[in-house]
Amino acid sequence: MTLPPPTLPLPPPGATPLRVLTIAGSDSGGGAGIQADLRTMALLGVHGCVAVTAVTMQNTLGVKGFHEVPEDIVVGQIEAVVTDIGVQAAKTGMLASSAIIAAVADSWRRLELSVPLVVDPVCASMHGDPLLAASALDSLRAQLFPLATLVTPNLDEVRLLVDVDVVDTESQRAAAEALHKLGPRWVLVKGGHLRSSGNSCDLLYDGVDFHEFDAPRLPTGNDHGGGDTLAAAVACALAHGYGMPDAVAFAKAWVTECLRAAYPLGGGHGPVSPLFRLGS
Ligand code: PXL
Repeated sequence: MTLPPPTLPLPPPGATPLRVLTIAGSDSGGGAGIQADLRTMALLGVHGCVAVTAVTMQNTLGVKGFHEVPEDIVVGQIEAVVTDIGVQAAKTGMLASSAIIAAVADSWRRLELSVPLVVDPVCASMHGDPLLAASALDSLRAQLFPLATLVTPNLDEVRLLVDVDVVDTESQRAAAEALHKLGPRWVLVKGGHLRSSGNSCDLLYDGVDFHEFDAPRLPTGNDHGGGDTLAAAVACALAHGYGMPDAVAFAKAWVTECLRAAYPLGGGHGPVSPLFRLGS
């Protein structure tokens, strides 16, 4: 599929924009997590709401540690947002523990939320620092995946979730099938550099059809927050009423531009940046 221009319709000044809720962790370095989600939402003209799940202490070199937000406070944030402001889509990022995953899934059912839910199954930072307890993988699979409109694992997360080593198109399809059996409506297996060394190939599956999305792999070491940015952009496009393949095509184009505009920061990996949207 060829990628569309990375824009969504902006609301006129003064008009209430669409709203998207992110249920995710805070990155003190500002590169990933809720900070990345809110940046993408703002620059796409969407009002971002937040349920913070964990506060990480991190910079561009790694995650020094994190503090989990108590489950009732996570749920309280979700309730406060949806009972007043209302949202047209939601996404999850770092959920930290089984207790938080169970509380989020329970509240989603109890509040009878029926808007699209994008689940980015964040397990570790790009440096390999754990962001989810190993014992929480079962909760992710059994409690959250069945509520998800889309799950967006990278290849490391695929290995942890369904024990498939993705090395080529065939194993990428097998991984998508195994993940789809866990209950989400759609699965996006983010392929990294499969098939052709020059391309990043993602595979979308709904239990029937496979859709492939290729984009040039950009040679940047500054790619912190790329997964969060992709999932946030999908959620924004779904809030606008896009069908899933179009929402993913849009988000892939968006993250490609954000990678092109990524900037160096600190001594490690800088963040992808949607600031290109401000013009220069
Ligand atoms: O990019 C995944 C991610 C999500 N959320 C938080 C993170 C990271 C990666 O470091 O820190 C809070």
